[in-house]
Amino acid sequence: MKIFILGGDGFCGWPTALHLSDAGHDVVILDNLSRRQIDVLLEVSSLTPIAPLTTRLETWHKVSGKTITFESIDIANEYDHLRELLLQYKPDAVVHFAEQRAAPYSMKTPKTKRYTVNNNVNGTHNLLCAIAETGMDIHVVHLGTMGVYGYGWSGSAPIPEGYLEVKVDTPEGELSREILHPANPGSVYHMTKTLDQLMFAFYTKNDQVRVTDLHQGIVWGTQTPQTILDETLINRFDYDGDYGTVLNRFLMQAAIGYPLTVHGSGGQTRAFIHIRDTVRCIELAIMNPPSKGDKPLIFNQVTEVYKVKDLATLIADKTGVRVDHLPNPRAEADENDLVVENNQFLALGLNPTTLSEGLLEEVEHIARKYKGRIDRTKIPAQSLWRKDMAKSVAATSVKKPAHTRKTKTA
Ligand code: NAD
Ligand code: USQ
Repeated sequence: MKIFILGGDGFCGWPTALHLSDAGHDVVILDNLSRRQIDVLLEVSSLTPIAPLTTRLETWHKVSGKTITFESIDIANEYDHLRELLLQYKPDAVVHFAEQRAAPYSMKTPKTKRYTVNNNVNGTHNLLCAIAETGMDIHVVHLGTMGVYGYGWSGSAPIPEGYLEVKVDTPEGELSREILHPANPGSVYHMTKTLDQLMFAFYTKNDQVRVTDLHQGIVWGTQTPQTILDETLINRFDYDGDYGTVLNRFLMQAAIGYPLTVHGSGGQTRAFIHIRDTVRCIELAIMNPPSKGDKPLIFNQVTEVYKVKDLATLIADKTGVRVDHLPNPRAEADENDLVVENNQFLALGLNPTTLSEGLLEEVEHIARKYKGRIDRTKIPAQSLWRKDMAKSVAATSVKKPAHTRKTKTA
């Protein structure tokens, strides 16, 4: 198949491009390299030394004999260019990762809030509009988020895959309907993903665009079987307070003996998936498209659920690092239940990678190997959901009892 990867230079997009190329697909990356530019503006770098995109592509050609093409484009602002690229390459599927994806960055300033909305909403709309204008039959596979459902709304009831059955009272009797699960975003970033959902519902209904929306949990890990083949293929690893996600941050912190930064009580329950499963799920989604005229096909792309404090304890017990409970810089529930249905991917043959010792060690190994690149001043989460909230840097620490501490390996 010919496959466009929008955002193919990013954390999820790069390993997906390699995985699909390795599987024999003809891959074209579309990216404006804005993620690299945000690093420059935040004065932070990926923990892993990521090579320039053209070097990555040359190395991939050397090690695999396969070619991935790169087209430089801002999908949110270059509509005509996007439409021309669709007409030129005629892709069978477009995988859409090209959004500003950090919740803390999206809450940082009015400028980053507006950038996130303009970039994400326009990018998704441009893609759908261009597909409708060209009349091409292209399957859009979009990376959404578990955060569209919000946390705690349904208590301990399992979160269905996108749709909820509701009963509506009418004068003629009860009406049964299937609706999009109520949206309950917890950040401006998550809000853009709920808006994406409405655009998908409209364009599938009006223009019969085929759409699969993957409600993905927090991705952890770094390497896949392809990115590990050469150091210049290494995936990015965000550790800073804006872009670093919780589990990778904890593993990086453990590797340098930095107290684990648990926000509040750590009772927040979240869904997780390893990067190796992300790339497999995307391939499964591409190979199992909806039909023309179907409503968006929604999968919950998650494999495990953990409380933040349990992840911290797991890593502290393994490494002896201290756990700090910091004032939470986010407006979010201190404690929530989370039960998620993920039966569709399991039925398609996904064999979930679980949070095992071996995988944790692999990530810690990466963190130890590149620890000289860590700027400790970039670790604290500085973006506040509201101006009146206390910064999480003012720590109140919870020390582990001395007898449970192990010697640090870093
Ligand atoms: P990332 O920031 O590493 O990658 C996004 C890529 O898109 C970057 O290479 C960036 O340069 C590009 N991009 C952004 N805006 C663009 C534009 N207007 N035009 C062209 N290219 C543009 O993010 P990621 O972690 O790889 O996430 C990819 C997608 O998966 C996002 O949509 C995100 O919401 C979703 N997701 C990520 C996670 C996670 O834990 N990383 C979890 C759930 C969902
Ligand atoms: N947290 C800490 N300590 C930290 C970092 C985070 O306790 O050092 C807490 C946060 O307060 C939050 C939870 O961990 O309660 C998750 O935070 P995160 O930064 O790991 O994840 P989040 O902001 O939700 O965003 C990430 C990705 C985003 C994706 C989302 C999936 O950046 O692109 O959409 O995970 S989900 O959370 O399922 O919506």
